[in-house]
Amino acid sequence: MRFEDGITCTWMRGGTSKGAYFLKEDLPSDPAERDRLLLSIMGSPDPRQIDGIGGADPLTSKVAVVSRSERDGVDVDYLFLQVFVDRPVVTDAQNCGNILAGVGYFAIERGLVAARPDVTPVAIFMENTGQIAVARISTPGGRVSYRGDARIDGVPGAAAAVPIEFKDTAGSSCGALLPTGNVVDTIDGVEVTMIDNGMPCVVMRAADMGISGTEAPEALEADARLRDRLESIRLQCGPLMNLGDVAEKSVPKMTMVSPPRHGGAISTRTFIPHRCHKTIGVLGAASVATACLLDGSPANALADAGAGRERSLAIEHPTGEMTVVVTLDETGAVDRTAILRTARKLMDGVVYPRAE
Ligand code: NQM
Repeated sequence: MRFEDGITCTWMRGGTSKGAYFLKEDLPSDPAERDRLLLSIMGSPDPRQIDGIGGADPLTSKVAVVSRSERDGVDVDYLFLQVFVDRPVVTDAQNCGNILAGVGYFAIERGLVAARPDVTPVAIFMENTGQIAVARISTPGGRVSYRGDARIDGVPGAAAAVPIEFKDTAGSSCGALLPTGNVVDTIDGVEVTMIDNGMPCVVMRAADMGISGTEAPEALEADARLRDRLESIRLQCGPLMNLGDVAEKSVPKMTMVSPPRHGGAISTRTFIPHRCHKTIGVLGAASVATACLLDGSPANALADAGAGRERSLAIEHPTGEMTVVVTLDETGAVDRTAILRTARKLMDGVVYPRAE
């Protein structure tokens, strides 16, 4: 394959993120060669990604690699890759539930899954963490449709709803929901919950980090002392969460929580981990919602976590909220989570890596 002749690529918005979607067979099979190619396609490392298609933000410098699945009951395999903006790093150490929202569409459009007459459920194996998600794609008359009236905060306008359900996400990357075995640990004098219900997250009180939790992301990113404190806690939490040295990884995410302001369950500000998220990640929200349900956790004390076996927890973030529907089992543990996303195909064509 001569990759310099161009690679077939779909550029899509998935939820509140944007990225390049590829068929696995169109990329180099050697991961090191693949990652070099992706850095060049995105234009990394460069804070502006001027020589590539990346959007100069971690949320718009993402890649989905999709292939037909050989697994029973699964339609496609999805590998998520985070292409760092200003460092020559591509990591598969995290999953992404926003980019996931485009995977079902991509699979149908590329002929990996046959569309059904109305809605097509697409079972997606998430290779990063080894779990399955089911996305329901709108296919009226057997053709994909992006048109609809679903709205998600952080994205203007409306589009077809993409409901996504997750099961068995506890311990996705850390081996256990609570990798330290504790609901609360103290790091650098700050009480934190280290939790993984689909995304490794460190959840702590905003007040303990010296902020109100209502600040704009730009203001928080400008606060060098806050960033240093968060990074110190993160680097210590990494090994405790079975993630090893996380200096070059995009996990764990650092979520600072405060009481809800808009009728939701909790308010959040999340570093992912070096930029402050304009919203919150999908699986990040699922993990934070789960932390809200744990008696004795810093988040639990601040949250309005509702009651009953099925709960809708609106996770407030800088530009609105993301509702996580949590289903509890008979012991009160989280069994399933579900969220609503939308996606949009923006460009389909050929992308050219930098000529070497
Ligand atoms: O947590 C950003 C995003 C994400 C990840 C991040 C995500 C998830 O908003 O599932 O969606 O936390 O890096 O796309």
